[in-house]
Amino acid sequence: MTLKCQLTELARKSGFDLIGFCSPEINDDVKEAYDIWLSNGFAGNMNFMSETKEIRKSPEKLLPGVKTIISVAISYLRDKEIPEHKKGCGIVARYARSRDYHRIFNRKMKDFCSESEKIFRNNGIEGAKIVFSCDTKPVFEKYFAWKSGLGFIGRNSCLITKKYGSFVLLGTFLTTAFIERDEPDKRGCGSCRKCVDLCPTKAIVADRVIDSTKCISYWTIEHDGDFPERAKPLIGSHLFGCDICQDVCPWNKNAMTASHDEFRQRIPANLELNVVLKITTKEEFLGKFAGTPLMRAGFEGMKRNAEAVMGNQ
Ligand code: B12
Ligand code: SF4
Ligand code: SF4
Repeated sequence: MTLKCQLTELARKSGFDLIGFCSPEINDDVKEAYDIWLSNGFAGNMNFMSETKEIRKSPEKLLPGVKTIISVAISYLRDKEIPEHKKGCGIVARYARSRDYHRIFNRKMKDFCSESEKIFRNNGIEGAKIVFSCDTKPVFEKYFAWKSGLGFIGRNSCLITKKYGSFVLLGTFLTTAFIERDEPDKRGCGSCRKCVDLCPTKAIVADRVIDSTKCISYWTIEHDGDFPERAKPLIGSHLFGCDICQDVCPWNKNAMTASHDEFRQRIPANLELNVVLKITTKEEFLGKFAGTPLMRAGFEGMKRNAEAVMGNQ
């Protein structure tokens, strides 16, 4: 069995749904698109996106001698139904209804790393290094996933796979070992523009370009501090994250649902606002939401979101 086949089998055993391999080089137009995105202010107050700019453009800075990027994906779609908003509730994005995916990836990626070191040695590759990232290091995860053949990047800027649609989360390994490359996915959006037309805040400002300062996902998950007045009506009934540009995508119609027990639903699609509003202490908040993606917004952030959604009803 080739090295690539052995690693592919290991990925399956470790619990990844998809795996692909590519070279670490990044096309100039991708670097340029990133610079333009930053200089347009589309990162909002996600300062980490500009602070790590040079490293993101050069995987060599993360792992000297890197020869291969390995992209992996896990499907998290449990329930295909598109939630109707219920009065007194706020909608929680699909990925955020279960355990924090960073924890799920972390464990699987660690296992993959230690097992792959053995595989490298068995294939006569001594001293090969491997590091991993799932949002934890500055890496163009979607770009590499495309280059590794996992899917294509749609107008909504999400990576869309054949089997699971865009309802996948991504992880990236960098290794100094050379592994045979995969071919990028040649599919595309064609003439479809559903996500662009149906994004309620017009946040998809060009093909594959999101202006975060218009995106519900940004305001409810990433934005630090109070909402400026203009942001409150933007979020509508979304308590945490937003799936509209994925739910309307034709490529997601036949997406397979996830079989992973880790993505069992812990939080309902419509979460009662009072559940959040009635919490008075951080300890109480932790008791309810520790280990879920809602911790990213934190106690204050979730209160802010719930108050804004309440104000919009
Ligand atoms: C910052 C960020 C956000 C921001 C900005 C989103 C954005 N699209 O940029 C906000 C907070 C808005 C956000 C929202 C969401 N996010 Co987010 N986010 C990230 C993060 C940390 C960085 C993305 C980034 O670099 N953005 C900067 C822009 C400029 O880069 P880019 O979008 O990758 O675009 C590149 C390509 O388009 C490429 N490009 C240009 N020309 C060409 C040409 C070709 C042919 C190709 C292939 C590429 C290409 O160049 C660009 C870079 O220059 C990644 C994790 C990571 N490290 O990658 C997760 C990530 C993208 N998010 C993820 C998810 C799940 C979401 C949400 C669905 C969550 C939700 N339900 O609310 C939404 C989706 C909103 C949307 N439509 O994008 C997943 C996406 C999985 C997938 N299937 O694509 C990621 C990969 C996290 C993960 N580890 O799984 N996110
Ligand atoms: S996540 Fe929501 S607000 Fe952001 S681009 Fe998609 S549809 Fe628009
Ligand atoms: S909705 Fe249409 S335009 Fe948007 S990502 Fe899906 S196929 Fe592409």
